[in-house]
Amino acid sequence: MARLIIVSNRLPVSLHAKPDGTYALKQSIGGLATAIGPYHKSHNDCLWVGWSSIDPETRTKVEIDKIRDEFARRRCVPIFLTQREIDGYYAGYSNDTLWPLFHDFAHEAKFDSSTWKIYQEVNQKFADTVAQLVNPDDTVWIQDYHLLLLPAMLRANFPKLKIGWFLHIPFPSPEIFRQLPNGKDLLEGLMGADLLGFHTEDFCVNFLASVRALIGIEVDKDGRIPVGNGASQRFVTVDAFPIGIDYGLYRRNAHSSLAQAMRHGIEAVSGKRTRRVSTSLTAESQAAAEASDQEENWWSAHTGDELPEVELAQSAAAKRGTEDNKVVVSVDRLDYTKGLPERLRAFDLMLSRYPEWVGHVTYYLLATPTREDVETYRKLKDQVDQLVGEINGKYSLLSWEPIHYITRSLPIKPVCGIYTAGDVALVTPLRDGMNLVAKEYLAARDGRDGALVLSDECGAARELTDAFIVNPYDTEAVCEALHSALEISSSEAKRRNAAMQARLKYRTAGLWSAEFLSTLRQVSDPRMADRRLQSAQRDHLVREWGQSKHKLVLCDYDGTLTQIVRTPGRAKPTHRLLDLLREVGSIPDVDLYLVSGRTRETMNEWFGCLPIGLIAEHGAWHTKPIAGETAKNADGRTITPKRYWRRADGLPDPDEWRPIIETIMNKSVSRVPQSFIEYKSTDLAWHYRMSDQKLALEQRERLVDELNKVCPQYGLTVMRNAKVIEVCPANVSKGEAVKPLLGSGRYDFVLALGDDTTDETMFTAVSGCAPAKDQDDVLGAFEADNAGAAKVGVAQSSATVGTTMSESDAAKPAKKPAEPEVAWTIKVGAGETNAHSRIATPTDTARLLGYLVAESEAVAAGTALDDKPQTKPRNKNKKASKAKTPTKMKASTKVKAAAKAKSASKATSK
Ligand code: GDG
Repeated sequence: MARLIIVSNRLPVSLHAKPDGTYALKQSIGGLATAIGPYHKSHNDCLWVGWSSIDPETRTKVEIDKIRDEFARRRCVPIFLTQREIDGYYAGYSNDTLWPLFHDFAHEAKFDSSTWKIYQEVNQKFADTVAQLVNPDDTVWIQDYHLLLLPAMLRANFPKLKIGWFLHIPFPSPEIFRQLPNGKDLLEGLMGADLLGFHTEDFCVNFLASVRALIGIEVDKDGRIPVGNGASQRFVTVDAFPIGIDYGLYRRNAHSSLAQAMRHGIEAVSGKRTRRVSTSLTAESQAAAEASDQEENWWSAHTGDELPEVELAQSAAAKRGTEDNKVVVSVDRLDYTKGLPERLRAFDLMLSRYPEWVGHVTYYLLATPTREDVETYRKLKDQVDQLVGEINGKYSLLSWEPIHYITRSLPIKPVCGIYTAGDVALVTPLRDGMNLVAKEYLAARDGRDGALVLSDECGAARELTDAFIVNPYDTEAVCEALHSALEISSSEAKRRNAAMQARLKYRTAGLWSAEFLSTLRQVSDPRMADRRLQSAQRDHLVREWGQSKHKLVLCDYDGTLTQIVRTPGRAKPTHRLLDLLREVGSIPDVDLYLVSGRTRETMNEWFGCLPIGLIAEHGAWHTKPIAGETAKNADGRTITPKRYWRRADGLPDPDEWRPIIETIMNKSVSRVPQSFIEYKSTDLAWHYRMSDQKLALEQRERLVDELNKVCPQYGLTVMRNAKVIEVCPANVSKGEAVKPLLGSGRYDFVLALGDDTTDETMFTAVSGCAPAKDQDDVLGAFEADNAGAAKVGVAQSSATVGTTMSESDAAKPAKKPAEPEVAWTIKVGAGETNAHSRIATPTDTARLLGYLVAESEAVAAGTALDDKPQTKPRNKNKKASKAKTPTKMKASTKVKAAAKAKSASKATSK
């Protein structure tokens, strides 16, 4: 069986020696372990290869064997590195050369040919370890900048292996990247992979520009780099996969009693809970004032006005009550890329520019030590220590100090306690691939207020566009944003957060790994690699969805929402799928239609109770969306509301043609064991999915030939679908069936999804329902909209959805549509298609629908997804960015209220 082998610098668990001489493994905390850890844990066929962090030179062979066994029990394969290898590969080339350079700190980067040599050797050591355990049909997923050469090293020995690689840090611009003496070797190392993933489109663009500059290869319209020539040509796909967090984990931990206790403690110390601080502030202010008036006191040499103590204490005491006291928090590894000194200067400026905050805002600064043996990091720690000392010395009062500085690692619950206590989170890295802290803060404050001040230099700023986005180098801007964040009203903060939280809740770490692995499978299959729905296109689709007023979703069932199974009756929808369809159908401005070849009886039985429309037997029957009531009767059984089915007009009389076609098909049934006929009211279908495929395919050609001779005279047509040949009225097709909907003029957004040839008519109808926009215009708009997608040559067609024009309308000059009018057609699986994009499996369909549900929730909660962060003009910021139009109603309330109204209107329109 094909397995997944994850390869990263470190393993997700670390080993601890116990006093009795045995070993225990502890789960590591951190982005990678939480993102891929659950997949690794829940899949028995998944292995993880990485550095054990154990020096083999300090252990006996017996000990090493014991350690290997211990790791093996957790499906981990340890790699042992000597001190020389650690110095050269890890501390040297990875952390002294690549880390600074990739974070735009070229001046910190060291170029040393000896560390480069060891980096190559250690990459080879990883390759040798993987080679010993990999099977040719396995999938290998390599992580990060430590292993840039590994893909090509593996590819050399395993031409068919599926290899993916993901970069957790930024990819620099080509101007910076080309400073690396071995840049070309690194890029060629990556060219061994099938899929290269980055956090954002910008990093993809940078990477592709470097490939163009250093290797001279261009990317094609599907985001693929061709490598090699002739028969040995392969493609390397490049795309963005923004990593998420385990949202539920942070939300749960934030509610733990330990986190709550931490929160209460922080609030007490910050004077939010008791009057202790407030009382002492008043006393201190009075004491300072009195002291300045007294003779013989050294203070008496000054007037009260000159004494900073008096001013500080008085202004601190002047602010009424403790309810206005605020807590600012931040959680970082003590790394120079995280921008701690710059942030502290901004905090200092805020206290001096807005002294009313003195005594009333407390900054909890958790700076976890990292790479302490490296000189640059030691210097950074000294600098941060000094700045914290200076600020505390400058502003502290006897009962209050501005910064609580913690320089050790804390368990996750206290970290969540800090998040929950923080009225404002200051997340201002100078450069960061994603930054998980910003997302964790929002998860910990799920459903609550709290303001996020976020650097525009991190990947998270592309998604968290309702944060106060700042240039982290701009001290003034950070100061002003912090001040505005402290002043923001609770309702406004909640509104901003709700939209971001709705998206984060869906775009989790689990979704990230599922999305990457499914893309890797798709791009490794040459039948499905063209027209792939790239992440920029998907984001574009999601944005259009969020911005449109009335949406129509046309979705096939078998092969599109569920896998094709051997027995059609077994393709019954799961509860999970039904819940998803119910969710989509319940969105107030969405009409979802399942468009299937199934009988209306089956459609009724399986989907009748959902708030969606149904089109059965390829369009011969249809029923409108109804109110989705799932009331139970006295026996506890779900009551399915009555549906009104309508038959398409002008269909040939089945009594005339059915006996003839049945006779022809019966011959195939007798020749191909386990094939059978399905009887539908307007249609006959010969199924052969359970039969011997070779025999069935031969018979299929004979059957089609014979049917083609007879069908036209009865007004019938023959369709080849997934393992089925169907005969149905020639004037019936999914395309014809959806035309009235497309022509209704009601929808400004249409999405059609399907997997087989019957769905092609639907794609044609959707794409061709209106002449609309010029393809170039659309592409141009898209390019302007999303530079990343443009660079990888994305083409997404769009068409106006059928507005029926009256004669008088036709006489008028054409008006520019007021709303975006967009049509998306997506093929699921392999095969020729007219659809604009392709996804691989029904799981991808479900994931895409999930994105849409989350976006509708986000829009209802606040603002529509915007791909441009609200970056303020640099050096000019006097006021931090404000959010867009506020929405008064709570997200969930609004969605629910509107869904209720929708149900009511559907119910009455029946
Ligand atoms: C790299 C990229 C990208 C920190 N201190 C403690 C603690 N943490 C946790 C945080 C968060 C994680 O460490 C830090 O994640 P970041 O994303 O902020 O940064 P990096 O470590 O640099 O990670 C980054 C990431 O990879 C994933 O792709 O986002 O851009 O540089 O989870 O909570 N956790 C605990 N105690 C601490 O003291 N428990």
